[in-house]
Amino acid sequence: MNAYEPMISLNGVPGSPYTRKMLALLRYRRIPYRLLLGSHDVVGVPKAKVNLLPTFYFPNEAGVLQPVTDSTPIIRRLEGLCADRSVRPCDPALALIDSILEDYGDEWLTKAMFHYRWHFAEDIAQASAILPAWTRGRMPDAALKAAGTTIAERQIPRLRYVGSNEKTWSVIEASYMRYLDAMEAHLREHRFLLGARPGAGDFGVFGQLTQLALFDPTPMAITARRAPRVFAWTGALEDLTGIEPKDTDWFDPADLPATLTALLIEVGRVYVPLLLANAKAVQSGAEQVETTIDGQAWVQQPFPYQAKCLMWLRQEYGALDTGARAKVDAALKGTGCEVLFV
Ligand SMILES: N[C@@H](CCC(=O)N[C@@H](CS)C(=O)NCC(=O)O)C(=O)O
Repeated sequence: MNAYEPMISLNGVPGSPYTRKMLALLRYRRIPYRLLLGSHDVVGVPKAKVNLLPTFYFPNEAGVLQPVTDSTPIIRRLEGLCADRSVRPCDPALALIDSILEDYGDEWLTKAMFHYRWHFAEDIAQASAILPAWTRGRMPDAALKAAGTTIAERQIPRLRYVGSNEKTWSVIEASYMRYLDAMEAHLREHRFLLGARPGAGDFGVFGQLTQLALFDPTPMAITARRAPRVFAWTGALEDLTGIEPKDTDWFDPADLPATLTALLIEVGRVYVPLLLANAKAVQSGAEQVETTIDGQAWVQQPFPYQAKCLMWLRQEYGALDTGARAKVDAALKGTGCEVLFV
């Protein structure tokens, strides 16, 4: 008899970076789960308002399963479910830095992921052939091919939401190269972003890297050649069930290594200016975000969700006591991230 009692059910696919983020997190946290591969139409549960992958199903007070999306708050909810093997640093100053890194992975690195997948012919061809086969392979070749074309036709126009266009390609690609170099340098000395145990930020960047480093041919070749440790780290992060984390494994926020500061400088160089310009555009109802990122013109459709990301980071900062705020301010000074909180 199989006595497996999953605590969590979720719906997702291997080609979804946020699904991979959450599966790796559940494994590391040793939370028993059940993955419902693929379909948004899970029998017996109401549909999510916005069909996003992954969709989690949590029981409400009456015990009825409800669909819940958005990986970042779900990670915090899972912290409340069981405290063991937390992915949130106990020091609130370091926890805020973890949130910034998670957001960078989820909201900026995803630009590189989406851009590389849907810009170059070889990547489009591979994604179109394989994405539908993960869940719907049992159909004739012509039908599978047509399903791939449908996915590509749906996703390619979405490049405008992530801001990949003629003006911004080079910014996105140059930023991915710098990120790889900075992460490679960090991994030369450290196991995870914030020390010897993984934080939410590790899972955020990991989710995007499962595609960039391990699936889409163009960024995969770049990553393997340019950043072998990052490539290997991505494979290893998939299953951290064997790590035994200790409280002392986190960095001291007052004494961050230079390699982490270098990563924060990259966040401050590209993601922070976008967050600020996007929030302004959303607030004023502008049709376009028009700003300068890394010295180049950046134009994209405003993204209301990322205005919320900025608000959540500011709320977390606002909830800190003066001592913790001073620690955050000192850690972020000169990285370009400090302007998030002025
Ligand atoms: N912020 C969300 C993003 C989730 C998301 O964008 N999921 C994508 C796939 S990776 C999605 O489901 N897109 C709609 C679709 O493919 O139909 C999270 O963290 O979970």
